[in-house]
Amino acid sequence: MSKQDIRGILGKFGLEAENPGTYSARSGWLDDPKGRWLESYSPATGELLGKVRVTTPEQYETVIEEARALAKEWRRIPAPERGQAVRLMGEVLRERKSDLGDLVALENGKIKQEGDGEVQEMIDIADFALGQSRMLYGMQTHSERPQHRLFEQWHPLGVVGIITAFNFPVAVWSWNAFNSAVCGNTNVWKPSPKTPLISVAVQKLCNDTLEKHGFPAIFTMFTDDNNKQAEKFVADKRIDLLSFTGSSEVAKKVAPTVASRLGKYLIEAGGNNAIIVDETANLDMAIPAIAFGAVGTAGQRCTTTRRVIAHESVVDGLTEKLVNAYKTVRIGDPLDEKTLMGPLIDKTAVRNYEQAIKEIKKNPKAEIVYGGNPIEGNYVEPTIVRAQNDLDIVQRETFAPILYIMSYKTLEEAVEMQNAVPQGLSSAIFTDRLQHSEYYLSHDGSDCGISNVNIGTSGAEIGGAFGGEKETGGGRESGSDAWKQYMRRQTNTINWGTDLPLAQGIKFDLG
Ligand code: UN1
Repeated sequence: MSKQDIRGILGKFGLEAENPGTYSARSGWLDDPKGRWLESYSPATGELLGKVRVTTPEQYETVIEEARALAKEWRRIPAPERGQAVRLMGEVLRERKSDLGDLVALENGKIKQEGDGEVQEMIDIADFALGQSRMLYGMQTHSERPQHRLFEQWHPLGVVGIITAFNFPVAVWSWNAFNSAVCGNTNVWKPSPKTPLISVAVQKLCNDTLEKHGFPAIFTMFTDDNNKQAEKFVADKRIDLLSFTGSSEVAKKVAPTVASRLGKYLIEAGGNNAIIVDETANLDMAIPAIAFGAVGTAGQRCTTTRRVIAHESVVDGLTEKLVNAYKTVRIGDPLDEKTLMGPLIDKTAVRNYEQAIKEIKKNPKAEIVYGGNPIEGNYVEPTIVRAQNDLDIVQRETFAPILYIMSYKTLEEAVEMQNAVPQGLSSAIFTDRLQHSEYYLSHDGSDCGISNVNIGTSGAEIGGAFGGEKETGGGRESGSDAWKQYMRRQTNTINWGTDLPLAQGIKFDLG
């Protein structure tokens, strides 16, 4: 890709060679020549795309304090009107979908189709949150006392902190930020240091759109390069909800830090997602689903298919078909529309891939049947390995396109294998047998937050609750009733009579 093309993509968002990385609710963009630079490199070519200024400790204070001050005003705006701010974001994202999709492909390295798909998730959640802004329902129940009314209502929390990962640099932010905004909170974003330009671009879209229509800066951000300020953010009592997306390893530090201040957190961490293929499965559906799940985003989704658990009668045929399908995967420039797989995000990701391959090669219980080699730069071969579920490497989430295939005899055994990993995000079964799919979805079946039939593990729609169990962290984001996490519940009892009966029939007669 020529320098001019790159400048064209960046220029559409007003991104320059050097950019400020801090946006505060009242003071706007903050820049301080004392701040360090965070450099952003193309995962595909290694060239420098641009720099973003790291937030200074003083600027961090400004961002948090101004977000807190604005939260007191924003919570007074009626929720349906707050929804209008998010509707406007949905509109601008519709207009800018392809431009932002290009930028995601450029800086993150996922293919253009998936970059556009990510922006579509933003648009979808904007629509969802707009509707939700008129449906922040609280329940009412019958009081046990006469002339009493007992109900619940939901109030804004205040300031929501959002830490996102490089792999979904914009969609996951919007799941949190759009729901949170209609719930009446101001939002502080700490994006991944691997995709800083994308976040500056999204921040600019927010500023332009909100300002133009007279809305305040409910979306703000700060930039960190070495996690020092991110750690401060997690520990910061002024952050009423900390939403974290990232690895289980980091989540295990985030959760206790927030818990030690008895704060609220929402965690969406690693997955080790399996597809079970039974003896009745339609392989014409299963093969593309597995290939998209394992190779899509170069294996860097939390929902990536990492394991296939196939019935012993189909495992060999399935493996062969899958190898043939992998041979057709075009690897290359993420912005070329023929490409199906782009590069990994950076050199560290390539090292992790290589390390995993080394471990696989050393293990007599594992055999590489396709791929297993780095190509060049950050590109690697998508890899298929025949393996067993209990191997250390299979139990871990390696953020790379490595797929482990194993076989089973009974469905009970397959489900047990699927569940016998530390993570619990997404899962699927391919079957044409009703008894199998229902067993799989029953309490004895999959233990994951997401469980599908005849659909792969990745590519969830925004309307459902998104998240998982065990080391995935337990949080639920995106659709369904995930909005409740961005609000605090208050139970109210009103006595509209003139007596004062006590609950539980207690008598307390004074004098
Ligand atoms: C993630 O990888 O963190 O279901 C999110 C999916 C996407 C979101 C993935 N809708 O694969």
